[in-house]
Amino acid sequence: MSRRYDHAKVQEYWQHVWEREGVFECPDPAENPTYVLGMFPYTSGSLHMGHIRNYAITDAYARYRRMAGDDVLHPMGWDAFGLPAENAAYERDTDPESWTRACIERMRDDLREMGFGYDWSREITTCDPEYYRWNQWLFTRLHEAGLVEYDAATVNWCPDCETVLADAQVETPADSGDERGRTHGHDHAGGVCWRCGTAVTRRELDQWFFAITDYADELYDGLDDLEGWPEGVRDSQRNWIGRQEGATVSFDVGGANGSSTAEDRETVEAFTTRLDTVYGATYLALAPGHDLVSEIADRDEAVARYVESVAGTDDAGLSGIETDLVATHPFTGEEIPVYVAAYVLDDVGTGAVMGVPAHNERDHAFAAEQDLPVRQAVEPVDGSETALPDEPYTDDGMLTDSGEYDGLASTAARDRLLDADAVAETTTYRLRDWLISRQRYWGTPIPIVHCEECGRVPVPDEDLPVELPEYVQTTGNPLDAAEAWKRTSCPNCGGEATRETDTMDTFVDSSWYFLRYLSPHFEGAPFDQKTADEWLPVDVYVGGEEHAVLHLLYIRFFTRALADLGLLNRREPVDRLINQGTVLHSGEKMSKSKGNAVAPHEYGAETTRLFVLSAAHPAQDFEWTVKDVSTAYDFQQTLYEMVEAYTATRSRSGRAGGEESGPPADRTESAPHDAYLEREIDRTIAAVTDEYDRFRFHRVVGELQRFARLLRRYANYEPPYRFAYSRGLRVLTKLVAPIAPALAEELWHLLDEDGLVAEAPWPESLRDVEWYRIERELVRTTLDDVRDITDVVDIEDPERIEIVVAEDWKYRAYGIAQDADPGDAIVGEIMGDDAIQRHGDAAADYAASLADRGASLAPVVDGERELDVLSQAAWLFEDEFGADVSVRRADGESELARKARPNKPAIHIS
Ligand code: ANZ
Ligand code: ZN
Repeated sequence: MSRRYDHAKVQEYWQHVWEREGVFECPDPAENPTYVLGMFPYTSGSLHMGHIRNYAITDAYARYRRMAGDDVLHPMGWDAFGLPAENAAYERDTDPESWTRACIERMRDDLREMGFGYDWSREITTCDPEYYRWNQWLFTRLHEAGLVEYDAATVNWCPDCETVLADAQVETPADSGDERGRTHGHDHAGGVCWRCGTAVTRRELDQWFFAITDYADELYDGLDDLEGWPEGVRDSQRNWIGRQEGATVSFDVGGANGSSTAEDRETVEAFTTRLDTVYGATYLALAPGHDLVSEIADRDEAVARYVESVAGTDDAGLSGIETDLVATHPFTGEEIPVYVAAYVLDDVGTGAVMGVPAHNERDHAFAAEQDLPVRQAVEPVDGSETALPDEPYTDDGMLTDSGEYDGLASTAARDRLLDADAVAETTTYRLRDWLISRQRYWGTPIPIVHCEECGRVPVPDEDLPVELPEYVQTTGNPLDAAEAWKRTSCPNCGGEATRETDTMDTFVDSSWYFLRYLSPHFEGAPFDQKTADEWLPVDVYVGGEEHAVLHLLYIRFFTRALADLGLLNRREPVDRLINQGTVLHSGEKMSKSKGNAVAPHEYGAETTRLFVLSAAHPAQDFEWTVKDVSTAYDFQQTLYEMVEAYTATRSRSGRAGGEESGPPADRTESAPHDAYLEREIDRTIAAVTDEYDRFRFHRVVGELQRFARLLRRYANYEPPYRFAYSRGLRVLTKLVAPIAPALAEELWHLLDEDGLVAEAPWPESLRDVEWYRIERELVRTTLDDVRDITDVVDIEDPERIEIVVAEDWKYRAYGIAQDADPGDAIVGEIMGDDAIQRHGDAAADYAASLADRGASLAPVVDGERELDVLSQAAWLFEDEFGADVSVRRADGESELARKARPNKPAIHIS
């Protein structure tokens, strides 16, 4: 009777041993650094299946690379600041810190129980003053470098969270949906808070910004080189940065009929991506927030009312109002009306557009609403009809009614028009500066002091960290209520001053945490530059795709800014990025709020881990099913039983006395079929290694299941050859170790190996596996052929299977045909060989068939090897069909000899 695998006990035991032995502590300094990173969790209370999947992926890869000889860093920490902690504290009558610390304890226990191998000596927690002091330090450095701005801004305000939101934290339907034809810019019509879903409003506030737009071009261009990132993420970032190359056109604006004096006239620049349509401009439209509009509103009651009515609304649609001004078209000299229109956005381009109803959907709709003329400037090149004036023609084409530019193609016209005086080439971006201030308590205090005399003064480094005061429950920002904390003296003049009460967006904390792991206890700077330069970029970063823009853009910005501050030599933080897919349950994302969550430990930690890795490619979504979970469970049992049975029989055969009945447990003499197993072991190592390199853990599991089946068949066929079989079991144990680590340790121990499998060297193929692929294919197709024949001739129980390998001259002929260049007279060349020619008609027929197949001749093993390979595989035929099997070389004129071809033996079944 074999013992049952007690997974819970085994897991607990080995987790303890790993920790005791410090297996996951990263050597310092490292010779062969590999940085494997999972996005650190937000401290929300407990681990969910998304976390498990994320961290199972990094853990498997980290374990694999460690066994392969790398010095692996696989750290873990806590994204511990943020509004939910305040909300939770409010609801539970506690404080954010206590609540967060309790969450961390629980989540750390969960991770330990899962057996993930982290270097806990590098654990970081963003709400620790030792961590956030470096947020403040970095803020100060960025401030010195001119990358921090303080501005009055109309900001996104979430009434429920009582804080401002970065543009990237406002979700709009357009963010997820169809990108085409969407307004260029941050059009937050219908936007909701990313956290609570409340409709976002607009407010005017003094705010702190990081000047991420200084890096817009570099962040955009750098995406081309990020070949290890999913295309989808790169596209999202491109779209978010929204670089647009176009032009500004200057319009001279003043009172109608030239009534205004020269001094009153103004130049308004309109940004366009369709300079070729300029002759079709029939009006000029200004955004409600355009500087000129406030001047107009001062004298024009109706305009003032209009501006008022659309302020703060995001659904003003195609409304607009005509002003008392006109613009002079710079090319035609005609006067066109000037409108204020809500569809023109303040913060996009120049806040002014030239309206071209003939060629733009929105302008067309606006013109219809306001009864403005439609004037065509571009026509289809092929002379086909357009639906103008009823529908705009928005494609490129050929210019018409466009003065000296008539007849030019749109692209050429855009080029040529750039030379005109009124035009300047311009690039605009959708990206805005990163609004980092939050009017909330649970975050890093912004290290600034407001002094009446000196203005905004950064807190000197030696006074950092500015620690959070004790939490008090208030409505609004608790820091505003912390009177004693707020009162301070000015670092500059020593006079009375007050502290800044805004805290930093938590995305600041996560913008550089991967650097802190590298030297977590470093004093004097956030990280040690030398170590950071050695380790960066992160080799692989795994996390959810919801971070495609926010977090993953911020870490790229920070890395560049740090490089420019002289704190780093790298400019990109992450080499390879994997976004893990979603775990579904009953077709929906698994989550507590949907009530379809499965707790990570419900089925045993390692079963969960193995299932999650075997279910699909990391990037794919998959459905949680109990059936597949039990497959993962059974697989562990199977492996355990195999090794258990082997070690049990081995100790029996080794026992003195010999009164033991039954067959000997294994052999020490090698037979031909043992060589087959040896080759299979090599092949499996090569295949599995390749799958690990490509993060295809689901395929690893598939390979290992196949391999385990083969080993079992082999062991049952005859007493196994000790060296081959025990090597097979050891290799199996090592290969499964990254994805079922505790089980693997247990097997390793049963196999009487010293040390831990987690620290054992990765197995290597002993023989060339490239050729083996061909040999394996030969066996596979031959097996298939035998199955086909027994099917077709309906032989239930074959007695004899004869496998006849082709004569040598056919391999010669095959070789000549393979080497021939296209167009060679192949038949002639083959028949020119004496050894072949001797075989007369048979040779001529075969040569002709080779000539027909031309360049499609796959590589084959030679006749000698074919005989060996099939002999070594004969046991598989014997085992499957229960027949005697003979493998031999063809000789003479027999029917079988005639049929046999290289790597396509003739088969006779009786
Ligand atoms: C004239 C024109 C003619 C335009 C035409 C387009 C087509 P997309 O649409 O993404 O390419 N635009 C410029 N500034 C704007 C603002 N502040 N608010 C709203 N719309 C603005 O974005 C570029 C186009 O968006 C620009 O090119 C401009 O309209 C509009 F047949 O200029 B176009
Ligand atoms: Zn001062």
